[in-house]
Amino acid sequence: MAGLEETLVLVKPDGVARNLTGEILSRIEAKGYQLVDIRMVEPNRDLLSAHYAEHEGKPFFDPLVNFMESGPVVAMRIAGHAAIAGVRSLCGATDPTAAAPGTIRGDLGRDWGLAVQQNLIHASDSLESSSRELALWFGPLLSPPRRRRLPPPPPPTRPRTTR
Ligand code: IDP
Ligand code: MG
Repeated sequence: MAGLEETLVLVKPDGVARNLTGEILSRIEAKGYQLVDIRMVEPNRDLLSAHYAEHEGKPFFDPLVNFMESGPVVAMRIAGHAAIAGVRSLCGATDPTAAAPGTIRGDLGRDWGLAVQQNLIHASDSLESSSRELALWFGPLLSPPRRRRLPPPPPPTRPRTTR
């Protein structure tokens, strides 16, 4: 059994603009992962440059940061056993044209002929990235991880007695 993990998911500006936030979260929840925290953010360049530091210097870096800065992003903290690999698998391949049908990018994304792939979702790719990225987007003081308990089952309904 894999360990309990937390991963950062971002619904990118294209996903928010296309009203796909609910659809994306619904796929993650339907798989069985738990939503621990969620917020809508308008990220600035400093946050985005730190988030995408590994891509600095690549030809798509500036278009990527411009795109991510172009509108609100929904950041989510998602928990579950092996959640990091599991959510990546739900996302599908980076290129939405190649992403398999059945995945978020494969079903909902496409090539729009732009310098950056608008592929709806970001998800952390390792334990190291998830702790780094969760600290960037949620901050250790701002939002300590909370474990949600399932609500207790409703009390049994008593059959109505007729007199
Ligand atoms: P990932 O989001 O699947 O982890 P990364 O390689 O980390 O993919 O790239 C970060 C983001 O940069 C991608 O999600 C996509 O939006 C964009 N991107 C990556 N590679 C390219 C490319 O070759 N051309 C245009 N945009 C790209
Ligand atoms: Mg990546």
